[in-house]
Amino acid sequence: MQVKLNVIIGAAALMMGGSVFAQDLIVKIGHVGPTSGAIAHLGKDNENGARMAIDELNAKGVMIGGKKAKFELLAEDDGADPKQGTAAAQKLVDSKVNGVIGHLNSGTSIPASKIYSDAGIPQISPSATNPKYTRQGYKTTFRVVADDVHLGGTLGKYAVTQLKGKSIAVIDDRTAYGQGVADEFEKGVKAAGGATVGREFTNDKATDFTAILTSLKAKNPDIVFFGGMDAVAGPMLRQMKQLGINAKFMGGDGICSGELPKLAAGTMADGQVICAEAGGIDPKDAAATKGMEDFKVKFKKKFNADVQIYSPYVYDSVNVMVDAMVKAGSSDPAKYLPVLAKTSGYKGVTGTISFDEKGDVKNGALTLYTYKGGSKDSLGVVR
Ligand code: ABU
Repeated sequence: MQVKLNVIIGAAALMMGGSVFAQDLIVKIGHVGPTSGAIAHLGKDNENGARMAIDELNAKGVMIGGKKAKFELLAEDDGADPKQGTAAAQKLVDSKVNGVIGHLNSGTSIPASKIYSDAGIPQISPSATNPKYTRQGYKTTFRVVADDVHLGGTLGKYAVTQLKGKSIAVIDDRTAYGQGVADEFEKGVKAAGGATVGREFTNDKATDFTAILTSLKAKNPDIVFFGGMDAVAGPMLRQMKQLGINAKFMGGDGICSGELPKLAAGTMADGQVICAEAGGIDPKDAAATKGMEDFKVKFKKKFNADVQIYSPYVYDSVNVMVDAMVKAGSSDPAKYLPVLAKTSGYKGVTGTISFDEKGDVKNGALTLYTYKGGSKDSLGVVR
């Protein structure tokens, strides 16, 4: 009788999933980013980071609570739009995902975080930098990058102390990220003894900046800081050149992509743009540097695309989440969440990941970059 029952269960499992066996554990990992719209290149970069981690985990064979885990990626597009972001979050919750990596933007990650928190589903953002994201009191909310207080403040100080900016103008795109990082930049400028000469704003879909740039040109800026993403920064740089504004151009991680020189259509002078990625590895750490280089090579081979900004952080986020499941012996969010919250000393390709009490990465790094010959050139890591 028992033998007959086992045969029936085995046959059913094979019929249901082909290579899925009755003892396999299906683990659904949600990923959300803008894979359509102006920053689709960044959303796809992030999604590919998740895909790479999941393919490797499945190839390696991971045991969770004595069962072989089979990871499935449920990838959603939020178009960088807050409403689409909450709809994507609800869809993932309804699909009973075990955890979520994302979203890419602060403007989508923050409203979505309530939905995941209400459902008890852990969420790790690899790139949302607005401080509010981890300051809402949710136990399910984590991020693996530094926040805009660190990012904007450091860039503000750099503008005054290193670039010797005397006439600093600020523009933002009125998103949760863009406005927030521009505010922190201004605070950093003032704390370093500098002053700003003007503040203008646009939006994250704008393509014509003639009015605000003309207004700022009258103030003769030596530095223009832009809080927003590369898809807007590129055309802004083109129009600065057309209007004869020869200022340095600064921005946060949102502009610090491999795509920026193409978006600026060859109008960026070498060393003109200074930006910062909200993470990075110590260049003196040879093993970490090699790990990141190996990641970039593997990524290029798999997707025929260069890393834009945050795919390595997505890759690490998936692996940190799965590491917590393995340690907890369960993919049940209620069981692995407390283990995830205690993550300490996890060695990823982006560095060592430990979470503080809010879910923020401890001792987050920043990497300052400029561009030379159309490529990103590191100016160093700061903590
Ligand atoms: N951190 C830059 C891009 C994502 C965001 O925070 O909106």
